[in-house]
Amino acid sequence: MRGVSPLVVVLIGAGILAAHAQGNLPTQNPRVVTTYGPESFVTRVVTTDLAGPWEVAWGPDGFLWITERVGKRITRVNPADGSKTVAVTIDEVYQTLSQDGLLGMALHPDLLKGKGSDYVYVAYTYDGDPGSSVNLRMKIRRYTYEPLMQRLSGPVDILAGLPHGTDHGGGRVVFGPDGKLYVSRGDQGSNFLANYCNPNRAQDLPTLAEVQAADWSTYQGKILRLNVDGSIPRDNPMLNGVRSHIYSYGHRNPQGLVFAGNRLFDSEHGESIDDEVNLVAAGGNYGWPLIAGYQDDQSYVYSNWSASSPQPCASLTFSVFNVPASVPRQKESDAHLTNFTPPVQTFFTVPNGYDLRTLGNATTAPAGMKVYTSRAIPGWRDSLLLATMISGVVFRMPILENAKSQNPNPKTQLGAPVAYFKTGNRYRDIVAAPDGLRFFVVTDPDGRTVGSSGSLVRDLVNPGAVLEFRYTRSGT
Ligand SMILES: [Ca+2]
Ligand SMILES: [Ca+2]
Ligand SMILES: [Ca+2]
Repeated sequence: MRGVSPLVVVLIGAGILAAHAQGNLPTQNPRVVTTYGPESFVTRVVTTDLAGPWEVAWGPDGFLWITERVGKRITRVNPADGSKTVAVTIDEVYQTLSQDGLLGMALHPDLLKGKGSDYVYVAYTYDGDPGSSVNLRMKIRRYTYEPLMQRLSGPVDILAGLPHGTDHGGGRVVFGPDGKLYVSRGDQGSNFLANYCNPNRAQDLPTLAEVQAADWSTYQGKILRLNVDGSIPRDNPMLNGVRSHIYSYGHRNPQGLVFAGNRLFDSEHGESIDDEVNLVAAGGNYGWPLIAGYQDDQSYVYSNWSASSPQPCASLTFSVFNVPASVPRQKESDAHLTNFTPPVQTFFTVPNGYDLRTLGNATTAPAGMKVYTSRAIPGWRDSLLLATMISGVVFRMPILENAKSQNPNPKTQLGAPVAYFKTGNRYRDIVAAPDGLRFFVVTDPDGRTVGSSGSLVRDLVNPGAVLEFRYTRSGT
């Protein structure tokens, strides 16, 4: 355990193991059993009054490039003094809910390198119906940056008409080392809460006719891989004999997406348990909604509300706890998926009988991820950094050597998560400065997080802000 107190890790591991060994159930929510790293940081509020900051990237100009989900703009923030410059406001963005608006952003690797590729790619929701009704869609758009004007202009839509619902929108966009764009898409919250009668389509794959008709309706609960002009790469996986933009499927709400070298990791939200970090491979099936976390039949059974019979779904009241007998249920072990790929980390897997009602969802609400590549902090090189909303921490997970050799054992890909930067906020995304000493976290404007008492609170300390955490010394 590089840079981590072995004692703390052992205590936590032993507590969970003991609960299993004795047949006892956890008596507290696993999110409160967090291992904090020993390193010291000083905290500073860089700026506030951002309208739903969602993506934060370190630009080649030394500014923080931030998408504002609700503000519908891309803002460049000077990390030294917090001053802001709006690079573009996108009036077409349609935003009314918690998971729509201006979402992900990817800076072209050659931005401001004088190679004619001063491009920035964004994902956002818009109204695809020119009439009075609303047809919520997502598109991927390219802008060109004009450094003299400090402005993004020349919009080009590269892929439009992507489905988007009222919940679980995914929306992260990253550049791959292969020069392709990768885009995460949520399952639209189908089969859950207000959308409980909508069939979940995370396992659905398109037909050739749908692809030829540019019908992207199956792009729910997927990770997409596109050429920079929006077309389908010729080496995308064939799934059920059809090549589409789909790179992997069976995802729930992947809000984090990042490359570590050639490895693509995602983070995604579980329903009540089993938030996941996955190593995403071409053609992989990540299980949802048939499997949550590992295929272990623990604390999750797929209930397909839309298939309720004879009582129609619409006549039922949705509940996670009380599923009516008319709703078909299927154990995880009864799912026989060809490319099922278990997660490399969960937050948190709990045994059958874990008391959700009393202890709450065993989740951390993961969002943006970045990879730490610096040697500045001892032991941190090649770690995943994961921003979380409910926990209000950043988890650091060492990427183990096995991950680089494509060892298929998911348990050997990442080291145990260690928490940092706890405040009374919801963290949406994180980026490290190139010096490896400063970390910038963007915070949600509203919602719940773990407060100082350990229970959930709604009064966020620094809503809509950029916080800096500056490394001061090693704790070891
Ligand atoms: Ca309309
Ligand atoms: Ca999964
Ligand atoms: Ca499971």
